[in-house]
Amino acid sequence: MSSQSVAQAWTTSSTATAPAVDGGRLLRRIEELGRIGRDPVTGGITREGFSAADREARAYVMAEARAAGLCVAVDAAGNIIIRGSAAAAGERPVVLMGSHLDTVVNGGRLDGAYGVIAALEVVQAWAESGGGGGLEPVAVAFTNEEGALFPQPFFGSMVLAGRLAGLPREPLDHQGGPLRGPLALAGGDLDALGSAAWSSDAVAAYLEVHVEQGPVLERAGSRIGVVDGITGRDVLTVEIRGTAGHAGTTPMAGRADALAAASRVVLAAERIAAERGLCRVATVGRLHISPNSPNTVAEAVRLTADLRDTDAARMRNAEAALRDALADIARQTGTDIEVVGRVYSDPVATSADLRALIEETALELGVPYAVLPSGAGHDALVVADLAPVAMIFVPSIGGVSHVPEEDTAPDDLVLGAEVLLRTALRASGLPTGPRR
Ligand code: HGY
Ligand code: MN
Ligand code: MN
Repeated sequence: MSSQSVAQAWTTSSTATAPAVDGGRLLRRIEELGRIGRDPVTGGITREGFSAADREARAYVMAEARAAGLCVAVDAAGNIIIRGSAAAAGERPVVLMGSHLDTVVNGGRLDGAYGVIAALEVVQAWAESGGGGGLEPVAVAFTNEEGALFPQPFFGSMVLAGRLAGLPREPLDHQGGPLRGPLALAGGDLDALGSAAWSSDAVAAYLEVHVEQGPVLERAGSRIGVVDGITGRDVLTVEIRGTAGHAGTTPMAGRADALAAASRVVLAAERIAAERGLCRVATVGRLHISPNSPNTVAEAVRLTADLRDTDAARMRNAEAALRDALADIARQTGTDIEVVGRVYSDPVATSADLRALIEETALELGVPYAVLPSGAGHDALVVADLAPVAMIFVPSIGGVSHVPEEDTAPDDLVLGAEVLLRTALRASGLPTGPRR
């Protein structure tokens, strides 16, 4: 079935009584958003947080929401907040739904973006059916979830959850550029972040629908994933300082080669997970060399080491082992190695009550589902500080993500949004419409 006919089927089969997802509108927005920041050669999407492409994607979503008659606001962290109406704001606790619009470099069109478009669809469908319910549906697009340019992943959700202590006073990008200006261009204000923090009694529940980014659902033949836990994440920014020199005249003995030292750090991180099993995965995905000259011994390297596990004690143990390795490598190579940044999020369990609502919804829709952990980090990890959270996964074709090939079947995208809507309606005490 084409995405249009699939979407059409969903729209016509809905009932007038309860709100229903407009599949055609959902798929159109995903398609249009997926053109922003797209590389014409690789097909990959690059919309680093607070970049011009990110701002273009934000403008698209805000324009779609305003054209739908919804109320759009931007907070001091640049988070986009979308409600049915401004008048209703604050009258009831909120069922918050959302994700992020920023991407990794040369990533996929669904990671984050799908969750924002689905949340927009739920708020719009709810408003079109007359609103109501014990909770107010609110959609959010969090800023800088990936940390692709400014290495503070989950920036927007950390501010909304009031976790300001974890943020540097003057956040800088990987090359030392200040966040202040780009944040202001996104409508934020670095000096007013406190004003964007929500109180825990304002949010009754946070729901995020997301592509699984792994192979589990596809292999199991499940169409919906009910996430029971979200991996913790420990991202260290490491600076390695050596001594630059002429590649041809500097003797090997006595060199303080920052890149040679960095290579040992990369392998030490890999060993911590792959050989020693101290945490589930460890990745050095970014490495910046200066002067990055083919015939100069590297003077300095800045890299990020990303450690993950669903057990907080294991993650702390893995970090301690990496720090020990950094000290050993500094001694062995005559370089100076310092951890200059750390963004840490404990693993979290999702809410059993919200998981039960998702499972009820999958049963009501008669679709196969599976319960599984998330190996990827998500804004829900941070919002869990504020409210009960739950995540709904849809299958990733081939289990790949953070690559141009990232994809999900159109009817699974529509189904995930329908499950998000019905779960939010259940949480709000509203009827969800007929079994399908
Ligand atoms: O890296 C992650 O797990 C997520 O995609 N930000
Ligand atoms: Mn991602
Ligand atoms: Mn994501």
